[in-house]
Amino acid sequence: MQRSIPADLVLGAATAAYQIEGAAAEDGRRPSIWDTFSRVPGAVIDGHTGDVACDHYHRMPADVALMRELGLQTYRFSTSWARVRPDGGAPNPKGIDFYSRLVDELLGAGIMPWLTLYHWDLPQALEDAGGWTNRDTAHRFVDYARTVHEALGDRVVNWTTMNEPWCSSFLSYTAGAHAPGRQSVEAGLQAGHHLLLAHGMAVEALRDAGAERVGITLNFQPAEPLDPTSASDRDAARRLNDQYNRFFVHPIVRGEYPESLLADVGHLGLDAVVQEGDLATIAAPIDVLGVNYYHDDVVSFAPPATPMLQDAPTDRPIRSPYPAAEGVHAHPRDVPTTSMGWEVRPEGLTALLRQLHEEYTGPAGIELWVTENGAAYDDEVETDAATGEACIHDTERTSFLRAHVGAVLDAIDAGVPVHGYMYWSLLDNYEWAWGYHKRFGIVRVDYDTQERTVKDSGLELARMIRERTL
Ligand code: GBH
Repeated sequence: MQRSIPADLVLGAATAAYQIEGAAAEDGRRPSIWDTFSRVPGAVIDGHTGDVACDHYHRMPADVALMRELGLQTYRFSTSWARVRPDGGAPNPKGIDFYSRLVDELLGAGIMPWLTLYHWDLPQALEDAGGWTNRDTAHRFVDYARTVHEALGDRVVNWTTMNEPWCSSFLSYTAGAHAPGRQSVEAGLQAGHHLLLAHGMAVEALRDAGAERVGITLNFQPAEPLDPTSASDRDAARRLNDQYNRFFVHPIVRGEYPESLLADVGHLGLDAVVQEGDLATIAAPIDVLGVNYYHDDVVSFAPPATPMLQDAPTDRPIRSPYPAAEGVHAHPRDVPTTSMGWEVRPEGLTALLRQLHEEYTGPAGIELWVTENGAAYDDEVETDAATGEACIHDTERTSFLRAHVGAVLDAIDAGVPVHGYMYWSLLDNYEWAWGYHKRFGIVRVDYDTQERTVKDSGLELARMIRERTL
């Protein structure tokens, strides 16, 4: 049965600065925590770094031309703090100029820029001063937000403060799986709160400067109890949902941390960093909530099953990112998985959008946008017999894309106004601790030649945008 895609559902694709740009030491850019962390022995598979990545810094006009060919309606990218204000210090005109040119290219191609200020690449100099465990970093973030807005505010409408602060705090300062690789429960909680504070202060600063639409992107991975009649399984799901799915959205929309979350982790270091007035700042009204969804989970406290955080590609020991929920385990279901080992669960996206709309965004009048959703597979490059050209028949990714756009349509049919869907990612790119081993792109990147090849999934996204059907 063919479904139509509403004319006002905006379709596009996403990337992030460190994952695609390369040019790590050019035009005044200084190291970020990922330049440092990627060089820690064992932190990233094969010691891969973002030094070159997709060389997008040098190939930007051609990459935008490719987006135009695909007909993307929007392109979500992030600006690099380490380029714009190297070392967290004075603005760097050359770094700013790159993003100014990018925005001009996008507008010239009829593509709406969707700008994210922080996608995990903190200047190393700021980490040396304590990073996100230091409250002062939130103030430095506001300086940086102001600089970017001064340069691009005349042309960019959509402003996202940060991408997935859960990853920048618990995965980075408690689990140690991401930069800066610290492993402390207290540090993760401090980082989480300071990221929220930075977000709230930046929302105020962006509004004062005249920004039109302001928001944040959060990652969600909803947990269901294995046995809904078991109090222990319900408790496992509740703890995980509090720490993963509510830690950020709840204070942003409601101006308070959930009571049950505070009971679990308040005494572990959270209560100590919350100052008077912080929660009011954090709850500065936003226009947009960006939702990143990859999969949901069924959980319990009982092994045998997989401990949470399969996100540990190397032998380097990783700690649990879930203080007071360390014993929670995920139970695999009988569904296909991607090459990340993540379950393919489009129905989980529909359920999540419905729940967010009911509990948070609907009552607060906040727009819902899916700002990331995608899948890694081990693609094979083939040669088209007729044309002799390279082609990638990524049937699994293509059906993943179709199923998840379908899940968004299901949510819309159920009365949830979803405004957009952005596939992760436009290009194969640097998948953090997995280096270049995982490919999420609808466009293949050959890392030897930097050649781009549109995969079947990319052709399918282009077709959906053109024909507005699924
Ligand atoms: C996003 O993060 C990022 O924004 C993007 O940069 C990245 O390339 C993309 O997704 C693909 O990975 O249940 O404890 O095992 C994804 C966030 C967070 C998803 C950790 C998997 C596993 C947590 N990830 N999560 S656990």
